[in-house]
This record gives sequence, C-alpha cells and structure tokens, in this order.
Amino acid sequence: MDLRTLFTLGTLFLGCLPVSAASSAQEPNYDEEKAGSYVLPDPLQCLNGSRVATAKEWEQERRPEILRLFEEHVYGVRPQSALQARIRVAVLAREPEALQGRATRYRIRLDLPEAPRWAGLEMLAYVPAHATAPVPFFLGLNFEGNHAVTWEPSIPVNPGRIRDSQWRPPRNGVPSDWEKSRGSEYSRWLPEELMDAGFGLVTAYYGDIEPDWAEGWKSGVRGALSPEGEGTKWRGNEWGAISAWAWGLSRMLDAVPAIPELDPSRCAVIGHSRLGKTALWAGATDPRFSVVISNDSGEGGAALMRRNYGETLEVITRRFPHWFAGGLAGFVGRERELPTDQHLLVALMAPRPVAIGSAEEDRWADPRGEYLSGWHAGAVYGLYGKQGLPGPDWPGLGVLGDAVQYHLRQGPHDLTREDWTHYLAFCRRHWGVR
Ligand code: GTR
Repeated sequence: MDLRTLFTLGTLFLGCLPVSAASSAQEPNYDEEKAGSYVLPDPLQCLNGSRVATAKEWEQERRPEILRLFEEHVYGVRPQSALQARIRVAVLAREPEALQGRATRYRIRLDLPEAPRWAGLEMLAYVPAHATAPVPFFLGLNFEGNHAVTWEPSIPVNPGRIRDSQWRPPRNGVPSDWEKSRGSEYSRWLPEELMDAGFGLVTAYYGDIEPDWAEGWKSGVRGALSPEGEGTKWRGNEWGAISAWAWGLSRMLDAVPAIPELDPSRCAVIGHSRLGKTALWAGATDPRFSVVISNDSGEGGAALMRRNYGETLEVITRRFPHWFAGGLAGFVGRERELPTDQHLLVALMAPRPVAIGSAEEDRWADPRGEYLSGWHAGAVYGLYGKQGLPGPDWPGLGVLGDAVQYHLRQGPHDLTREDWTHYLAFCRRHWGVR
C-alpha cells in the first residue's frame, strides 16, 4: 500500500468518527435543533426485558438494578469500609442567642475513630429559637466553609483549602486574609429567613469531606477509608468525589439526633451545581432524606446526558474526572449506550418529593434537559399514584408539578432567594407545614 492510499484511508476513517467525539473541542451547543435525538432507557423495563407494573415490583426489581447501574457506571461503588463506617459525634458548642436571638446554633464535629486519617468535618446547624416541637430542616454542603454561610464572627474560618479561592491561605506564618470570605455564601443560605420561616438549617464545608481536585481524595475520606491510604491505585468503578460528598451528607444526617430541636423524618437534602449533583446522589442512596432538591445541577445531575446541549459528558469527565466512576469517560461519544440517564436518577427518589430548579441564563446546565429528566421520571411516581410534571413540553419561566416539581427563574447560575421561595413552598406543601 503506497503512502497516498494510506493517507486517503486515514482521512476516510477520521471522517467516520462519531459526531460528539469529533466535536469534543468545539464550542458548547446552545442550539436546540442540534441537541440530537435519542431513546431513553425505559424506567419501567428491567434489563432482562420484563416490565414492572407495581410499586412493589419497582422497589424489588427495577430500583435496585438502576441503583447498581449508577454505581457501576456513573458515581462509583462505595467500598465496604464506607458502608460500615460509624461516626463519632461531638457537640463543640451550643449557642442559644445566635442570629440576633432568632436561632440556637450548634457546632458539631464528626469523625471516624476507625479511620483517623480523615480529619473529619464540622457541622453548623441553626434551629429557630422559639421552636416548641422538632422542626423540619434543610441539610446541604457549602462551597466555601461554614463561616461563609453566615456573618457571625464566632464561627471559625475554615482552615482547609477553599476552592477557586480569591482569598489567600495563611502561609509561612503570614496571617490569612480568608477572614474576608466570611458571609460570602450568605445569599445562598439566608439563615435568618429560614429561621423566620420555621425551618432548621444544617450545613458543612464539602472540602472537609474531600478537597475538590484530582488528588483531593488522598487527604479526604476516600483515602482514609481505603486499605492502602494514599498508596491506593485508582480502581475503575470505585466511588468518585460526588459519591464521597454524598456519603458525607448521610453521615451528617446520622448526627442530627444530637440536635433535639430537629425532626430527622423531615429532612430536605439540598445542593447547588456540583453539590446539586451530590444532593441527588445522596437522595438516591439514602431514603432517609424525605425531600430532595437539585438546584442548577446540570450535567451529571438532573440534565439528560444524551442531549448535546451546554456541558457534555466529554467536557465534564475531562475537567472533573475525579467526580465520577473511572469508566464513565468511556461513554463519551456513545452516550446512547449508557444503561442509565438522569431521568432514572430522579426516579430513584420516588415516591419522595423531588424539586428541580433551573435558571434561564444557566444554559451550561441545560434547563430543558433538567426538566425532561423530571418529566420522564414521572412514570415511576405514577406507580405510587403520584403526579409528576404535567407534560413533555418545557414550560419556560415559572413553577409547576407536584411530587416532582420544576421551576425556571430568570438570571444566572446561582441559588437565590427566589429559588428558596419555591423550595420552601414545596416543603410546606409536602410536609403540611403552614
Ligand atoms: C462547572 C461544572 C458544572 C457545575 C459547576 C459548579 O464548572 O462544569 O458541572 O458543577 O461547575 O459546581 O459550580
């Protein structure tokens, strides 16, 4: 074969590459016409071809199967050491006059006596000051440390590395200016307003569980719970960082009985963006979360992976490989072969109420793809006689749905007061709180 023939064959071969692989380095697609067509896995059809027709069959056959598929292919399998880990809970402080008298504040330390390599996490909790009975509450991870959720000066600044920080860490004895990050996430948590509404709030810094970069697992809980510690070799389908953070959310719920003012049977797990993906996986793996809230969670969260719109599987697994099971990147360019898509993740919450929030300018997170996941999950809610979303057409601005709620608001990627208004109304409705 001469060189010219080889060259021609090579060109022909390249010309046959799957579209998304060939377009990997391209600009994100924001044209609905080019989002692609796809067939989603049927929530009610088992891998062996049988169909589930009742809630019981769903719970006994299809749900465990879907959970396993997400573990194996998307978020990774938790090791036995994580499943068996027992936390130690220490109340560091209880302050009855917090938030100008609105709240009682707890600072609680969680760690694993059997895995002391993990430094543990610090939980911050506020409960309404005048609660006469245990209250419902929101539980979620924050991006910048507990001191960023509040302006209260008595919350210590988190000494861990703060992601993408614009504040300098303390180095060589030079004092930190991280103090400036106090309150930087206040607008995402609005603790005073939650207290006035009669809800509790429990939060912790996600980097305490595992710092968010490729090697972060070594100093996080994944390193501490692996037999070889830092020497661990990365094994294909073991748990990724999202699974580790979600594990942390479950451990925080384990610790809630240390706060008698909170009602553990009415806990809404909530998260924004990558922590929205985390809230969904926490809700899927831990049925004690009685409400699940995903805010702008996008790719790897509520948005359908088969849609080519905004962030894609190629982009997310290239930029954040540590979030997922090692094998997920192998589906780039052949997303339609995934045995999962994110409507099945939403369906894993059934029959519990799940709320999906999107923002109009947050096209990167594919608001329509987030809606469609909620819509397609409705088949499973139907088995319980519950109402999901009203139809396949993306509704645009506003709020709708019942057991599956969706809202789209104006503005960019963020967790805002308007989002909270929808989540509070949602929780009130489902928990019968006035
Ligand atoms: C982006 C990422 C998104 C989302 C977001 C965030 O860079 O592409 O999937 O997770 O970060 O968490 O803020």
